[in-house]
Amino acid sequence: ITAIGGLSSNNSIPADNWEINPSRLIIKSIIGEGAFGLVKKGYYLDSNEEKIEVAIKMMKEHPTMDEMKQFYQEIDIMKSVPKHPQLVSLVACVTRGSSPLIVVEYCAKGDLQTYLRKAWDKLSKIKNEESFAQSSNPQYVSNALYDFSQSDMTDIPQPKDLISFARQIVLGMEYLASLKLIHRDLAARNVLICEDNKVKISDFGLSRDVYYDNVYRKVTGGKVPIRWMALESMTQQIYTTQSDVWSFGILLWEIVTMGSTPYPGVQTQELLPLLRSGFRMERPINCSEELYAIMCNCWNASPLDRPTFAELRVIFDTLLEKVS
Ligand code: ACK
Repeated sequence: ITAIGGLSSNNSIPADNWEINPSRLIIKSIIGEGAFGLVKKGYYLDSNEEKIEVAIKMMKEHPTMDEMKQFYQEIDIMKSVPKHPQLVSLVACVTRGSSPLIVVEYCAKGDLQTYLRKAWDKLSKIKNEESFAQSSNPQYVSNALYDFSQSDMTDIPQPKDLISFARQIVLGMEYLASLKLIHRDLAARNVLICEDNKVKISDFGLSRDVYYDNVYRKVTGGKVPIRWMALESMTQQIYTTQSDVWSFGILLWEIVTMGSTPYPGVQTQELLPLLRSGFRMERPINCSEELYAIMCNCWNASPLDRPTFAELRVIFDTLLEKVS
């Protein structure tokens, strides 16, 4: 990562092709809240005066120095990553003036976690209507593989869609890994879905360059996504592409369970001793042995024994061919 300027004086960031005048933006409604503040929907007027649909990430009021630094770091990382279909791409940024903005491409269906949960709710209703027995614990039951061919399935992903989501995430992660970037917060909440069901990895806010030994050690505190973290990240603050693979295994579990929270019934503070003793999440109902084996491999205590993203790509290509 290049040195980040603009912490006390924004003018120390050199203007480049990404920098735009905020008057080129039409800012509309709030679509969510990100790590550093609100995310709003809007339009960017490009040089041809064409309106491009965008998401605009803003900084919350009264940010701390660390938050400012991270916000500028996110801009820097996004600038440095060449466009890829499975990564949310930067459209423009505003770093001059008092309110910095990150302008990214708009993904109409929002984040994968919310999307899956909504689909689960809709499916539960359909299940009721079709007088299927309702699950007593929807947080914990996967319904991903039911066949409801008689119902209106708009925006309810089918098994092949779910496998396709997973495969696309693998493609994006393989690319990030090839750039020696570690995401460090790979989770369904950080994956966005577009109108055409293409998925894109977002929130590079926590991503880091891999230093010489391919390992990043987190030194400062901050909110950490415990339930998505690899064992070595919890115990030694070690983050590598292979710890991203662990998180991918958890993300796969989120997909299969239609957006459940990992380790249901387990308190955060109980998690580390449980994982150390070899405990892993059990196979969700309706999850194939094949998919479950992939998850479990991603949760191998030894990072080198986990599959690489390149290997996962081959696995998911085959899986997708089977379900299509
Ligand atoms: O489910 P959502 O609407 O999708 O809620 C989250 C929220 O902002 C916090 O991340 C939404 N969001 C973030 N980036 C984008 C984007 N590029 N396109 C559409 N929605 C986005 C996300």
